[in-house]
Amino acid sequence: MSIKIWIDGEFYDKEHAKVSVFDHGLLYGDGVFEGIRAYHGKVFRLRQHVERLYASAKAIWLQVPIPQDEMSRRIEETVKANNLTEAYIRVLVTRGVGDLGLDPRKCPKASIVIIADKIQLYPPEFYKKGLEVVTAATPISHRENLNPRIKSLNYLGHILAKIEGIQAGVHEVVMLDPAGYVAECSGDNIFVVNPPDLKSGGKPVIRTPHANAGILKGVTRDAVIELALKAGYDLREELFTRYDLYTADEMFLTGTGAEIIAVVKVDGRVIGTGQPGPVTNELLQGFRELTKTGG
Ligand code: PXG
Repeated sequence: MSIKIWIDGEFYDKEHAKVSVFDHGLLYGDGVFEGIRAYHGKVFRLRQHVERLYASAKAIWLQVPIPQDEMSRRIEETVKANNLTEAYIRVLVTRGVGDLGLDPRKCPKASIVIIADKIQLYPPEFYKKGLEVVTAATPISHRENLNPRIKSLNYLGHILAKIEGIQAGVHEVVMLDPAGYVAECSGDNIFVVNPPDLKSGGKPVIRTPHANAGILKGVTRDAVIELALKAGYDLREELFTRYDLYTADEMFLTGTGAEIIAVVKVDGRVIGTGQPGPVTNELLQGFRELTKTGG
């Protein structure tokens, strides 16, 4: 059975789910999106995803043609229409159909696409063994160019970084910001666990780049920060460099697709023991619990 895709108020079978070649989402990458998961029939942190979508749209001066509560309902309807309980949901808002020029005012109405499909996970052995990553030469875009907080349809920078990872034979890449600080991966946020220091009261320090430093403020990242604070860790959002990755006791990535996954090698340096560590495993367990309730 073909999946059903919601486009601007109607469901279409996959073969007939089409957008115009004059849509500025296609012509210019002019649009925004979300990647969301449903677990056990419940959409995980739906409100946070919808809020981020509307914030991204606002930042690019794009009016979403329906209110947020209706968007949430349409997303849930699309999951139900496809009889999915475990789903990966993609929501796009494109600038809509215009002419061949850049001017967004020539696109009278934004288009909305909602796709709910099965999820493809990293193979289970990666969660057991952890990932190897390398640093990409391609930096994250400057926050005053295309701010990485905006989840836009312009993913080419991240795709170029991902290609570097593919060439190097690894599954993810670390991207730095234009000043050389650790930013994020091509599709995941980054955390490190460092040994206790003078200010941490004997507890391990969990570091993640600050949300204003030029990264996507991940919904999974937010959930993990909440879990880490609840568990009493010294959680810090701050600038750090690859030195902190190389010398970390543990490193892990967070994202809607990956959930929480350990990194055991960065640029050839073995992280910690070379195995997923106890803090990573504890947070992953907490996260799995959270998904049972929709977060
Ligand atoms: N940073 C970037 C650049 C992302 O694209 C995340 C962090 C994690 O955010 P969430 O909200 O998901 O915790 C993302 C999101 C893919 C794919 O196919 C991954 C994302 C987006 C689109 C596609 O791997 N990750």
